[in-house]
Parts: sequence; C-alpha cells; structure tokens
Amino acid sequence: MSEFYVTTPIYYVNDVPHIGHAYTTIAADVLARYHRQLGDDVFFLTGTDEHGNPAAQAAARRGLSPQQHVDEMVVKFKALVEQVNATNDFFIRTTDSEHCAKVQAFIQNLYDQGDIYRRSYRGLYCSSCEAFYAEKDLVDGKCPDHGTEPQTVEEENYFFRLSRYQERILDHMEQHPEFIMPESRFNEARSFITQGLEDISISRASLQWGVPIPWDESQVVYVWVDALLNYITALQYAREEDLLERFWPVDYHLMGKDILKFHAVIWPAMLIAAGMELPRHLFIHGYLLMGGEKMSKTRGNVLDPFEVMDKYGVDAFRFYCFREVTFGQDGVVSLEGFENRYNSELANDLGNLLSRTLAMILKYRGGVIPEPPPDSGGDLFAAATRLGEEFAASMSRVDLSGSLELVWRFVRSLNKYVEDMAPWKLAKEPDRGTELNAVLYNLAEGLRLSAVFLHPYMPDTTLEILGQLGITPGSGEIMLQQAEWGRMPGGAEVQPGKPLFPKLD
Ligand code: ME8
Repeated sequence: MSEFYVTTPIYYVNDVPHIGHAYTTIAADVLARYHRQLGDDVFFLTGTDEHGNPAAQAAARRGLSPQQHVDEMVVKFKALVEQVNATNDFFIRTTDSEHCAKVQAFIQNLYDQGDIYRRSYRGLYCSSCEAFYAEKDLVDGKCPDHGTEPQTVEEENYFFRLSRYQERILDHMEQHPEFIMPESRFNEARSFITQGLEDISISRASLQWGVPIPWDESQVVYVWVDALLNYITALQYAREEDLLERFWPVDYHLMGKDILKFHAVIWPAMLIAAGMELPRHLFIHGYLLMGGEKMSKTRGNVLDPFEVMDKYGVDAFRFYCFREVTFGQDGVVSLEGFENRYNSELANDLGNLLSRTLAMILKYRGGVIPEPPPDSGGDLFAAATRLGEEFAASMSRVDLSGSLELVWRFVRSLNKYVEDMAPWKLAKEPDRGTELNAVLYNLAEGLRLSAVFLHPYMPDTTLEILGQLGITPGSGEIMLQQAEWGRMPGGAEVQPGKPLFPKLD
C-alpha cells in the first residue's frame, strides 16, 4: 500500500460556487477514488480560501462582517462537495484557528531566518487577482484576467526573498520534468521563472481581513501565502495524529491554469525556504468554457452545477465533465452537448446494454448468470486485458478523459458483440445452448468490468450496475484487482432494476 495525497485549490468565497469549482473537485475525487481502488492510503483535501480583499468587499456589499459572510458562503461550498459526491477526507477553511496559527508559525520561521524583510512598495494591484501587475502585463491598462483597472497601491510591506530561490526551483524542474503536467504548462512555468523572479510583498497593511503578521499585527499575511499553506497545515490538524510525514510531499495539486504561477513560483520557494520537499506534481487542467468564454464569477456567465445535477443526476454530470473536454485542455460545455452525450452514451451505450443483457438472462436463463465458458471470452478477453493495461497507464498520466474514452471503447465493443452474436437467434436454436451461455456470461462479465473501471467517474451508477448483476456489495467488489476477465463466477441471480439513465425526450 502506498500513500496518495491529492488536493484541489481552496476556493474563494466572495461568490457562490460554479461549474469550474465542481470540475476540479470531481477530478480530484476521480483520482482519489481510483487510488482507493488500487488499495492506496488516500488523503483528499479541498476547502475554502476565506481571507483577502474580494471576500471582505463582498461582505461589505452585503452589509455583513467578513466572518458572517464567509460562514454563510462556506455552506454552499460544502454543499457542492457533497452534491458532486466527492469523498474528501477533510475540508479546510483558512479561517480555522489551527490553520491561522500554523501560517503564523511558518512565516515567523522564515522571518527569523532572514527570508523576510520590510520595505516600502508602490505598484499596480488587481484586487480580484490579489496580485500586483507590471505595466507591461496589462492589456490596455487593464487586468488581463478581470478586465478591470488595477489600483496604485503604496505601502510599507514585508517582502519574501523569492529571488533567492529562482535557481533552486529551476534546478528542481530540470531534475523533475514531471513536476508540472502537462508538458506545455511545465514549459510555460519554466519560461516565466527564467525571465527572473523578484522578491514579493507577503503582507498587506491596508487590509484587516487576514492572518495577522505575528511580529507586526498592524499587517496581515498576503492571502496567497495564507492560502498555499493550506496544503500542509490541513495535514497537521485534520486528525488527532499529525499526517504531514505520512502524506507529504503531495502527489497531485490539481488546479486550473489561472493559478499556475502562484503554485509554480511562490509555493516551491516557500517550501524550499522551509526545508520541505516539493510537490511531486502540479497538474494543470484547462477551462470549461461556455460559448467560448471562460466562466468566472466576476464575468457573471456561470452555469449552475446544482441545477444540472438536480435535473440529470450527479453521475451523468461527472461523466460529462471528462467526456466532453480533454482533461488538460480548454473545452466548451453546453446543455445541448450534455443532453446529446446523455442520450447517446449513457442511456444507449451503457444503460441499454445493461437492461438488454439482464432481460435476456431473465428470459433465456431464468435470471441466473451462466457459468464462465471454457474459452474465456475470446476477443473480449483480449480487449479487457488491453483495457486494464492502457487504463492504468493513462491514469498515471492523469489523463482522465483518455481513460474514460478507453472504457467507452470497451463498452462499444460489448454493444457490437451483442449485435454480432445475436443471442435472440441463438435462443431459437436448442442445440446452441452452450454458445448462448457463453454470450450471456461474456456480456455480464464485460458489464462488470466496465463498472469497476468506471467507478471513479460514476460511483453510484457503477454500484447499481453491480447490484443488478447480482453482486453483493461490501466484499471489495470495486477494487481494481477485481477487474480481471473471468473472475465473476456464474450462478448469481440478476436483479434488474430501473433504467440507469432514462432517455431524455
Ligand atoms: O483561485 N473551468 O480560487 P477560485 C475549470 N482561492 N476550472 C475552473 C474554472 C473554469 N471555467 N473556473 C474556476 C482561487 N475553476 C484561489 C486558489 S489555492 C491555494 C487558492 C477552478 O475560487 C480551477 O481549479 O478562483 C481554478 O484554478 C480554481 O477553480 C480557482 O478557484
């Protein structure tokens, strides 16, 4: 058994959660569930980033204190996690007192060792990004991400000697080309680090909503420093036992490309400064787009994930996220696209295959799955073995859409198999009973394997499939070691139930 630690970004609570948040959380959940299926010791962390300007401003607009505002908003983020059926092991809030104390201890240590110094600073600040911009990086004088004009901010701040760590980050990247995935993001990160890192301000004097700087309580910790530290503080207080040694370094920090820079520059520098190991991988996925534009809270063009899931079910939504958009790239999502995939792939390819198979087992064999045939499935056996190997390789590249496509090809081959074998014809020929047994067994076994592979994507549906195949839950039936062709004995009684995905009109 090995340890596996995966994180999502912690989300801002200045507005309600949207489909982009659901996307990263589901991706992390797919990985977490997959690693549990492998038998790994998994820790999956998500949570909320509650300090900083946008949250304080949102609270002020609502006439609430920042604390009241974040306490209300976090409920919606926790509800999203629950609704997408994410199996996170902890939900961190940066307003947790344990987190705040650990952030203070961390930066006090950097201060004591001379990594932090005081200086006055004047710069162009986008309060939505919580970042300073150089004039050259603005587009028509505006923030490239938010389209708003940054303000000139002048303050006495504490600075972190980021410039000290440039070479060490680059060395690490040189030695670990898998540090940032996919490769295009690795190259992007390397190119901006190579252009030169300047020391950064890690405190704010103009803001009160944050973690006080321990040696100067008139300032608060820069929200990004506070936020990045969540990945290690959570391990230290999520359980009574300190999990840091067991789970650090993290296996995957998942995130969208908007926050690559913070994770590829500030975070490694902070960790090196503290003498800690760097994350094994940052995996950067693309944006879900609607009508060609990035969805974001400040732009107001969001698709409500709650509505989609209420109407079509969580698993259908989880499936769609990785089916429609290549993981790692940007892609357009739409209700129309969703409905098409739902009908053609979930209702037809998968749902219909199950109901047909069970109906035939019921009709021709009294509902009992026949014994495995001696020839062990022929082409299907070969396809299933290939699927197992390719799926593992693809998951190890975090190619969540590629892995799903591999299973789907297998599901399609099962559909083709039914058509080719035409069991309804075999059933009319009494002397071909053995052949019919083999076909029915192979279909049931193919469905069982599909369910095991699809489990991280569609956890409830796949348990339902196994249940309908007469497999009693609770005996490790979804562990990946079960995904071996021919492991299912015959003799189980099928339990046909409701259609998995009723067709939409
Ligand atoms: O950046 N498509 O929080 P945030 C796909 N608090 N993913 C999207 C998306 C989209 N259209 N929009 C957002 C923050 N995301 C910081 C993070 S971490 C130490 C601090 C996802 O609420 C994606 O994962 O703005 C992106 O990186 C994240 O939400 C940003 O969430």
